[in-house]
Amino acid sequence: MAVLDAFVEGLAAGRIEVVDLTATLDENTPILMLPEPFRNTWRFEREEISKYNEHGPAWYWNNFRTGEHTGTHFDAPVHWVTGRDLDDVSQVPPRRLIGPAAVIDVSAEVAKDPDFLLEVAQVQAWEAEHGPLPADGWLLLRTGWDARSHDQAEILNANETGPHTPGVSVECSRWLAEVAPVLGIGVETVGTDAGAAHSFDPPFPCHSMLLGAGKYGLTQLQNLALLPATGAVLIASPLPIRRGSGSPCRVLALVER
Ligand code: 23J
Ligand code: MN
Repeated sequence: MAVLDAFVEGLAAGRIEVVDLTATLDENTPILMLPEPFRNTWRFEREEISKYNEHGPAWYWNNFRTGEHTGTHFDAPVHWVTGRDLDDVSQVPPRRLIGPAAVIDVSAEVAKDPDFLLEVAQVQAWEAEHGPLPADGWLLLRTGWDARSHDQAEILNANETGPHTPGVSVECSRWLAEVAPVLGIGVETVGTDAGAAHSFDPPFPCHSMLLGAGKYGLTQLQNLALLPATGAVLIASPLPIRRGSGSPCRVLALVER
């Protein structure tokens, strides 16, 4: 059978399930909060244009404003200074917006330590069990943090020493950027870097190294628990904002049942 016919038949028969990995976007969608003196992104805000009323009797629509990095979103290489000469979000080849996903579940470790950092050895242990990371695919970091996505304070988990959220170690960031064949990393937190990554050497290693290597980030994903460790296909669809550093993004996973 032609491959797209088989695909459509699989969808119709329910053998391919579509799992939405996107957080709903509204005025309460949590955002990253950088400390002084840095500026922060806008929340999602909107203004009604008309709602079946004198401003438009048969139609409802809104204007909105938000940041490129608000809610579930895509980080393009140009977001970081290390990737300043690389692709902006409109230049990312569409072919690279669809690819296989590997899911590594570290939620047990994160439950014990919110500052948990993924290390190379743990990814290699995952590979020993599941096979090599997919070429031109995503590594998705399942932390359980999506349970906090409804609440700004819970998702940031900050105290007087700053935010405490899981992420990737410096060494593992370098390995994912330079050695692993992945397109990028997807996380459940508000940024691909750990909450404490401002204090790492270099700071924000995941952003710095992956984006500098022309790779991508996906943040504030949910429903990763519904995905198998291997075999899901991920579709990320950022808006092609010209010269944009990223974009709010619908992220879907196709899962064979
Ligand atoms: C700017 C500065 C630091 C970080 C970020 C943005 C993000 O996490 C982001 O959304 O790209 S850590
Ligand atoms: Mn971002």
